[in-house]
Parts: sequence; structure tokens; C-alpha cells
Amino acid sequence: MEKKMVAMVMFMVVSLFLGCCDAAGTVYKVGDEDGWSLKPNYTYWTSTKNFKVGDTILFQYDAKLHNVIEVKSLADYRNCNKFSAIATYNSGNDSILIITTGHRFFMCGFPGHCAAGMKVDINALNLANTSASSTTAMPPTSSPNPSGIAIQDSHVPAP
Ligand SMILES: [Cu+2]
Repeated sequence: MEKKMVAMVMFMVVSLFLGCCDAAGTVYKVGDEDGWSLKPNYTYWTSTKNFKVGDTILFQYDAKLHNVIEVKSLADYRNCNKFSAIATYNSGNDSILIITTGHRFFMCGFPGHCAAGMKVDINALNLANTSASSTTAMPPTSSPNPSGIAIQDSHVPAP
């Protein structure tokens, strides 16, 4: 039991470590060099990206001309319904960290902008590296260690 716990903790530590540096947040500036404006085609822009948990979505824009409103549902996104906003950003330089998988819907709240295409659907996938269990340093023939705290027993048992 204790051994299992140690193994689990070790696995989590290893996963965290690899997760940290492997996936160390890509920062995606929405619209790339055009930023958050009426110019880019954001459907195309998102199609060229692979968003994942840990990434940061950066909206850069003239705060006098635009803002960023996050809505919850696809329907609100499609209909440019900004009245169901779950968050509003208006600094002109807004970073949004992606902490879960799934869709995040953003639009500009200025009149007509969303309808003109100023909206973006960020769909984050879980691309974390789970093939981290390559720590097969010891053969699986090792018998149970009475001490139960030996590091070398902490690898995931082979099938
Ligand atoms: Cu706008």
C-alpha cells in the first residue's frame, strides 16, 4: 500500500516535471502581427494553431477601439451575444491562461465588431506528454522491498 503511494507520488512528480517544461506554455498572440482587430480571419488563425492546457492567449489591441468579452456557450458565440459575458477584458494587453481543455469563446464587445468576424474560438486539447513512464531502470523481477520506501521500487510495474 505504502509502496503504491510512493510510486504514485513519484509518477506525479515526474509527470509534473515533464509537463512543466515540455508544455511550458506557448504564448499565442491572437491574430499574430495583426493582433486583435477587424483585420484577421480568426477562424483561419485558430486553424493554424494547436492550443493546449498551459498555453496563454494574448489579446493585444487599442483599448479605445476594442475589448474582449468571453462568453460561455457556442450559441452566444455564434450569435455574438455579449450579454451573457462571463468575463470582460479591456486593458489592451490581456493574457488569458488556458487551464482546462475545451472551448473558450471570445468576442469584441464593440458594436458590429463581432458580427464582422471579430471573435475567436479557442479549443484547447490535452496534449500533455503522458509517455513519461520510460523510467524502466530496474527489471520487473525485483521482489517486494520490506522497507517500502526504496526509490528503485517506485517505477510502474511492468505487465
Ligand atoms: Cu472590436
